[in-house]
Amino acid sequence: MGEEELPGLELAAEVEEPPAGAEPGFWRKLKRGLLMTHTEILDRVGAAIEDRAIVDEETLEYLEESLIAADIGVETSMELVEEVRRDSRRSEAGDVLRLRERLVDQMAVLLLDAPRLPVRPLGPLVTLLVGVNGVGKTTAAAKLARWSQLRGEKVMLAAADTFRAAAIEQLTLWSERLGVDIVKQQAESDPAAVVHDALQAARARKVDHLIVDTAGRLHNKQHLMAELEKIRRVIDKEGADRTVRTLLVLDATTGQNAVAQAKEFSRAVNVDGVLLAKIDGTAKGGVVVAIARELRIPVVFLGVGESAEDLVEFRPREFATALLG
Ligand SMILES: Nc1nc2c(ncn2[C@@H]2O[C@H](COP(=O)(O)OP(=O)(O)OP(=O)(O)O)[C@@H](O)[C@H]2O)c(=O)[nH]1
Ligand SMILES: [Mg+2]
Repeated sequence: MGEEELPGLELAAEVEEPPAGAEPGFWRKLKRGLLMTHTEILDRVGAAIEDRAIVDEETLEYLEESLIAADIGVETSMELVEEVRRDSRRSEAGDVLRLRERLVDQMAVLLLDAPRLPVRPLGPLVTLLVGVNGVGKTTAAAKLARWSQLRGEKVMLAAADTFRAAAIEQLTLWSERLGVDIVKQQAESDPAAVVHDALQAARARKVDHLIVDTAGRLHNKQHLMAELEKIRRVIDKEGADRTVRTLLVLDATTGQNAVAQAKEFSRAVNVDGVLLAKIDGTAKGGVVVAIARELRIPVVFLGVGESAEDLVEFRPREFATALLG
């Protein structure tokens, strides 16, 4: 996305009032994050209903194609359109002007039915960030640190991507910028040992949220998957007093590929939820719906930019409104 486009995006994202109950900051970031997807879908939906007064079969077919093109997932797109079709048959509901409203409602209903992370019990937390190379794990670690900081929590980062020295430096830089503690060792040391150290330090310093960055890996590299399992075992053992969550970081710009990664990763390791990064850089933001609905993995956070503040919670109703409303 070109720099010169940014002011326009900000403007477009700010015109609208947030829906009831959504804080302005959250809403602005969510709208900005979904702007490309929103524009793409609405352009298509707009073309589908152009010059029509009622929702006919042709409109519905075009609508279905538009949703599929936004990577919402074939099943879910068909389901959504089916709901709209049923609804349109009822008198007065076939009005084309109400189409979007109904789509938002139906999508919110579908998403509310998708799995969610159990509410976090009081007490310390460990978040383990995993995923393929370059998807945004380290940035996500910084974002989560900021997230917790803003909620008054004491945060610590663990540099368990020991694969490259540059990876440790990158996380160190974030820790300095955010003013949070970091536990690290030299490059090529055992990531499970780093996590072990970090858990000890987190306990000693009464850290509320320990965030573990790991190296990028492909699900089919068995030794790398075994390494993740080892890290998780260390956390289960040494951090037994903490709630542990493994968040799979996915890159939204990869569309259906992100869905495939989620499928493969959750087969190989225990994934508690998904953090979908880079949703701001794609018109394929509908991939959230495919992951939540079709893979039934809880979507927890959306990454909406490159700064530490660019993170929003996934909330079904607000998401549907920002996407289609
Ligand atoms: N636009 C945008 N860019 C992002 C987002 N999250 C991460 N990035 C960018 O994506 C690139 C890769 O991010 P990293 O956090 O280094 O990814 P990683 O998964 O840690 O990469 P490896 O450690 O090499 O596997 C960086 O340029 C980030 O600034 C996001 O939500 N939106
Ligand atoms: Mg990284």
